[in-house]
Amino acid sequence: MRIDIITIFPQYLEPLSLSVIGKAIERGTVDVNIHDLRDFTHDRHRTVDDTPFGGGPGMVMKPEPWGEALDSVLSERESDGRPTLVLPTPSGQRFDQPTAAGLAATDWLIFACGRYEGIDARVVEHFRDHVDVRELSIGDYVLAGGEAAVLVMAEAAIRLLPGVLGNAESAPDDSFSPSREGAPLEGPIYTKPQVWRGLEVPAVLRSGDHGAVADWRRSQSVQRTSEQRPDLADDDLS
Ligand code: JFE
Repeated sequence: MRIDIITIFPQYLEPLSLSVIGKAIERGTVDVNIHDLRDFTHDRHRTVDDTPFGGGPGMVMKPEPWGEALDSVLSERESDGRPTLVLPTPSGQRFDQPTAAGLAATDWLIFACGRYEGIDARVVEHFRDHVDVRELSIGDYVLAGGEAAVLVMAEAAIRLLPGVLGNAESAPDDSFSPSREGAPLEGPIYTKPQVWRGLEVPAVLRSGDHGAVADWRRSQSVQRTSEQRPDLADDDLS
């Protein structure tokens, strides 16, 4: 998979070179390219923003640097598939686990990180003819820009790529995986020692009875889901 990220804060994306994502990059599973939007300006001050038409507070990102940056990235196209252009925005569709899986299934993702009050709407209007555009929100709160949202979405997608997680930390039983129907949240987990600060690991987990372990975990999941996320619980008839 290829990922391009366009931002005015290239250093904000440096955490992608750490941990499991960094290893995926080193192994060539994913190729991440970060681009500084200001490299696509032509004035002395490398201006990327301007005042909003119609008035109002704040500034809007100018379309020209975005047009040049995206043209430049798209000029590196070598196969015929349409890249997916992801724009993080609080006004987008909610990013969730199926969305992450959808992004992980694409060959080429381009993330456009806005700042200020966002990007001139004509950028999306223009590039809809060239790429699959996804306007996505990571949650109902307002960030200062798209970078933190891109870290979230890229990490959620990359960890799903074949070979990224070792067998010991593999993905299929995670919270929100389809196999957790009706009780999507994971219950408590334990490791050694058997007693820590007077607290004992539940006996069933040490019983060797795999059926009893599975039943206990399922009931813990149901309980946790109804307590923490009644909106996700099967018993939520609201
Ligand atoms: C940008 C901003 C005022 C946006 C109507 C670019 N889930 C999520 N929360 N926040 C974002 C995504 C996000 C993404 C990109 C962004 C916020 N802002 C700030 C300020 C109104 C806005 O959109 C600029």
